[in-house]
Amino acid sequence: MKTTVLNIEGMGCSGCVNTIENTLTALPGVKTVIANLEKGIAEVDFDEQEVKEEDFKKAVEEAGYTMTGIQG
Ligand SMILES: [Cu+2]
Repeated sequence: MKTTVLNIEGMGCSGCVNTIENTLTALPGVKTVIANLEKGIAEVDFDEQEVKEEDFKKAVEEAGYTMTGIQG
């Protein structure tokens, strides 16, 4: 398992936080997601054998937000 922090642009309310959490949690290999509205981030625990960081970017964009980077 790996933990990474994604920078997410476009979250404006707690509904957006839920959308981001649900979107990322729905990906295979993702265990937990905690999004933070003030910081504009989502912390993701995932299995790097099953899901890749570019999959997060794609899913975030399909949900209507922008993933601007990865903090590590
Ligand atoms: Cu919102």
